[in-house]
Amino acid sequence: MIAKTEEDFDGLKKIGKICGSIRDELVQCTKLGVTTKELDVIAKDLFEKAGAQSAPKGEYNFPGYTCISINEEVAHGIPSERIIQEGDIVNIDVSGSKNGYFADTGISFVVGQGEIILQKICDVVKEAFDAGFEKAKPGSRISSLGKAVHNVAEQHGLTVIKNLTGHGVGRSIHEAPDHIFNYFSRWDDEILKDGMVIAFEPFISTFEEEVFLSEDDGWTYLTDESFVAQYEHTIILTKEGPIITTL
Ligand code: M3C
Ligand code: CO
Ligand code: CO
Repeated sequence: MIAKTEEDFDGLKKIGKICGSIRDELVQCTKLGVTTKELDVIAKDLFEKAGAQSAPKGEYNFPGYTCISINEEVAHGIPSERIIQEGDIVNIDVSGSKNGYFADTGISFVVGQGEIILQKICDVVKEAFDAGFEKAKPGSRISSLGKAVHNVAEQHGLTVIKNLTGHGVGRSIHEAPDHIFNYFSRWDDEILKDGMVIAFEPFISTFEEEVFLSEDDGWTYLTDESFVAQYEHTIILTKEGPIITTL
């Protein structure tokens, strides 16, 4: 969407704050021995208390209030009886709506002591987010974000996921612009506009560049042999500077 009115800005900020705080609470509660379903129940309660709705559930009838993905699961992991183990890389992605406004945020992190490469991809994806964020201004080409993300990945001997992307957000969870790629795409010459609301979510990978959909559940995006980290915020682009609603 293009945010124009004070009501738009207030509505986007309100749901951004709710999703950001649910994300932080779930990260805090992610301890050894906890199941992803237990984390999802916490999110369900927090959405209810805030008078907000889960976007995956409300928009797609996803079997969970949040997406929680572990190790080979990259995104859209279904909360389940799976138990969090020492050294797991976990991604928590929280998206929701209130009064018709949406926000989307996610983070990958390592539980306890993990392989060094896992912490590295979590650090690099934040660096990639920051590099793309620098380009997130009205008047910039949308492809400059992906270019920045891919550059950071390559500087660290890593790569990006090419078939998962960021997207527009605001009045629904996924809307125009449809894709913010994690690499430079020459044909992607759309210009970012004043008031445009985007969910910017780089995915950094150890070497594979594509994820595939689980044939078992039809939801979860998986990798074969790589590890992947994601970092996502909802951003309102304005001439006066960007506003991250999900901090
Ligand atoms: N918040 C998710 C979508 C959840 S709806 C099942 C997202 O937009 O960040 C992702 N899109 C692709 C992978 S994660
Ligand atoms: Co998300
Ligand atoms: Co998203």
